[in-house]
Amino acid sequence: MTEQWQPSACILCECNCGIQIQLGADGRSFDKIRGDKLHPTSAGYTCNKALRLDHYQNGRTGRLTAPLRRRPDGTFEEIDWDTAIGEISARLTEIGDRYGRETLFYYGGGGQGNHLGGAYAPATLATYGVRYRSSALAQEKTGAFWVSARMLGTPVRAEVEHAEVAVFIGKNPYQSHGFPRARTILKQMGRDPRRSIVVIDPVRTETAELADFHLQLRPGTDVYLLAAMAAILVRDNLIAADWLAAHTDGLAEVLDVLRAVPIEKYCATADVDLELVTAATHRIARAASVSVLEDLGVQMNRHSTLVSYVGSMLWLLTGHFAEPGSQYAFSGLVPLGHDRGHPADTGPRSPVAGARIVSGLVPCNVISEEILTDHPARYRAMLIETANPAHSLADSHRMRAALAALDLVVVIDVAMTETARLADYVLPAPTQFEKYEATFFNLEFPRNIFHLRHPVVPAPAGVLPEPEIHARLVEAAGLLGEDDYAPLRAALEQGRQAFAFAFLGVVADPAKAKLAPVLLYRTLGPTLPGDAAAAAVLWAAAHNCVRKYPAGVEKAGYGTGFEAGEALFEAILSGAHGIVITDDEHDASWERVRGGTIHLALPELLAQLANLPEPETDTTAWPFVLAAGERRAFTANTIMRDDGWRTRDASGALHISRADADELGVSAGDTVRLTTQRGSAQVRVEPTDRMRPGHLSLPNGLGLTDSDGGPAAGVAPNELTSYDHRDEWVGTPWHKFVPARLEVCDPERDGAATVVAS
Ligand SMILES: Nc1nc2c(c(=O)[nH]1)N[C@H]1C(S)=C(S)[C@@H](COP(=O)(O)OP(=O)(O)OC[C@H]3O[C@@H](n4cnc5c(=O)[nH]c(N)nc54)[C@H](O)[C@@H]3O)O[C@H]1N2
Ligand SMILES: Nc1nc2c(c(=O)[nH]1)N[C@H]1C(S)=C(S)[C@@H](COP(=O)(O)OP(=O)(O)OC[C@H]3O[C@@H](n4cnc5c(=O)[nH]c(N)nc54)[C@H](O)[C@@H]3O)O[C@H]1N2
Ligand code: SF4
Ligand SMILES: [Mo]
Repeated sequence: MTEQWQPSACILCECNCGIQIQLGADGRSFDKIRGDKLHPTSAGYTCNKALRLDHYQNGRTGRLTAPLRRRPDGTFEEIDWDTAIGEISARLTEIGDRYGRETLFYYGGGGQGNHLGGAYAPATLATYGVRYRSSALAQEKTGAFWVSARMLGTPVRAEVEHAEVAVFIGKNPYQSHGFPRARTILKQMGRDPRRSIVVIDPVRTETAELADFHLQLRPGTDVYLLAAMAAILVRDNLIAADWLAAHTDGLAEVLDVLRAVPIEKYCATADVDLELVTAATHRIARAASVSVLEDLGVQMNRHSTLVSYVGSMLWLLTGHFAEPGSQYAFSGLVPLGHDRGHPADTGPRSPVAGARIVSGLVPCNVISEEILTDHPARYRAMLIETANPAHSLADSHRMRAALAALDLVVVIDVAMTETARLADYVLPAPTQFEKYEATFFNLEFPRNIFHLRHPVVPAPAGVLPEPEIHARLVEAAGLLGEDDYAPLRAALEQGRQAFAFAFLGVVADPAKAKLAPVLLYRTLGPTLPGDAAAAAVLWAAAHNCVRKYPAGVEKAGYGTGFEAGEALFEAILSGAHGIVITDDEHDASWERVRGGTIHLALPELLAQLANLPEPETDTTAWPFVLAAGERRAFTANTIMRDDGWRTRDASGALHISRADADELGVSAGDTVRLTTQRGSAQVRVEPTDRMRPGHLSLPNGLGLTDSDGGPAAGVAPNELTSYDHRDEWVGTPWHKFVPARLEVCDPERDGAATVVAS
């Protein structure tokens, strides 16, 4: 038994709270977990989920420990790594040569806790000429990225912790977090009479219960409500006219559209009391600082991109950018959420469906269209890393058909997932506690952080960390080898300055620049203390960070120039509890705004706003709106595969209003049949007065197969969703607005809780 507490982080949401782990006598089990007080942002905080992480590391997860190859009969056989890498490399090359490189597709690159492998993937992509890629961001955040890119030239976040007024639009941070120590901060705000919380959500969430204003709108009507709020700011002369004149252009076009908004009618459409809307809007306008955070409730709902645009008017028209407690543009070790911000009629498109590519990502909802076609440029091979698209993307029926239609599917994962079961090759990685790992989701301000986590337990034989997998895939194609490494290793013996000089010489060749992560991994990597080769790519990232954010890095105490890059890298390597990388002045946000001016008018979106149709009100065929994929106390995407993790709501009940439950004659624990245009499932109901009548909610991440391939608890939400139910601009799915109906089930007659395609 070791008394030692080892620092690491929780991997179940993007916050990655610092934790400390005490191992059991076997040296493997996570006996005790506590919040890490030395972590720079979480400072000892965790939510309920982190404390049971042993279920990820040691639970019934279907853990992979050897590379697998599919046999013709669909079963898998274990193969050795050389065979696996050699065959995958040959197949990728062959498919690329035969059908064109645009037929190779990459998906994933990071979950909620692991992005270090994804930092090496670009070398593999360059090696095989992969041009198209996507990830989960392209089914949630690309609408917001596109809008910010066009208005500001940079993505933005909200500094909730110091805001006088925090506005949450389709976001329930009490459960989903999204900023550090969310529950503590929400409770503090809720208690403080000088501060206010505004929640826009059809559900009376835990966050809404702490709010001063809960605008409990009709599902899917956010665009009307937000347009009314923006219009109230204009009508009541609450806009920050001087600030807008100094920092923005396009105001006149925006005002033209907002002056025509029928405020009362739109509040009625959203079914929220006009006086409450007016009072909340005036509260926002009066505040010295306002933070607005939107998330899946609107980003996966009707008019999603337009809602991101109109929602931003709450902070733009009131002038809350680049000041404490408001919106900011963040620093970071790698760019995240940046896009060129092309207008609607220009910019890159996907090869088959012609869908708009934002932030380099093909919309997730068009991937199946890019495959299930006889178009010559259809994708033929897919490399999937750290993602579970057969479960997490819309329309699982169709995603399975798409994966089956490919000539080659390669999956890199820790577990035999729904997606891995459909692969030709499965490559096993160490868990996030068996290797160096990090995310790039740290977007804090003014002090931004980074946390390189050190391994806590040894990896089993047979697995390889993602950076090693990428290095081998690059080397198998003959693109890099000892001839490339030797001069860099020699330079390294003269010191890092000499190494930097030699490295810059090599990467001056654009073909080699793209292979930089593997060059670093094979040369600098082996010299790093504690077998931290996987951290090698962070050396370049640290120097880039100094170049891009010199003032923030200097204020954080690393000095300037080359020395600062080295100091920052050393701090990253040794800072096992996480470190501050930049300490910005609030003005730094302005330096990140393209041209220093915010462009308020986006013509296509203003035109859409000016011509909003009345929402559909015929509910005869589909009387309910289903939100497919709610975050709850025990959901964590599909990272946690062991159902034993959950101490409550084990099968993920369907939430329904009490009025609807009474009308159907069902009560808690009864089973109903839930049907959508795409599928049907049996599910246990939980009536609650948190829900509006007509609204239903299913949790995300349930309905996984268990480690033997059998069904596990709950309903997989995407058996019920459709790929073509999506945003017209960037293709994000409308999972929070799935038309549905319910029937009372007779379990004897209807059998076990199965899901069937309709
Ligand atoms: N516990 C837990 N936390 C997580 C995750 C997890 O799996 N579990 N996943 C992480 C990930 S990947 C993400 S992206 C975030 C997502 O975090 P959130 O977006 O906060 O999570 P959701 O619960 O999906 O949706 C938020 C809210 O949208 C509301 N909503 C539904 N329909 C509408 C509508 O029509 N209008 C409005 N305004 N609101 C609506 C729901 O009632 C819900 O309260 O959470 C992260 N954190
Ligand atoms: N209907 C509906 N669908 C949704 C949502 C919804 O609200 N409703 N939410 C969506 C959102 S916001 C998101 S972000 C996506 C998330 O969906 P995905 O992007 O598919 O990601 P995860 O479910 O987080 O799965 C991560 C994968 O990484 C694996 N893994 C864990 N650790 C490691 C590791 O160290 N190395 C490797 N290589 N693999 C590892 C896990 O086993 C798992 O297969 O789901 C989306 N799907
Ligand atoms: S799930 Fe909870 S403990 Fe884990 S990172 Fe998110 S907020 Fe922190
Ligand atoms: Mo997400």
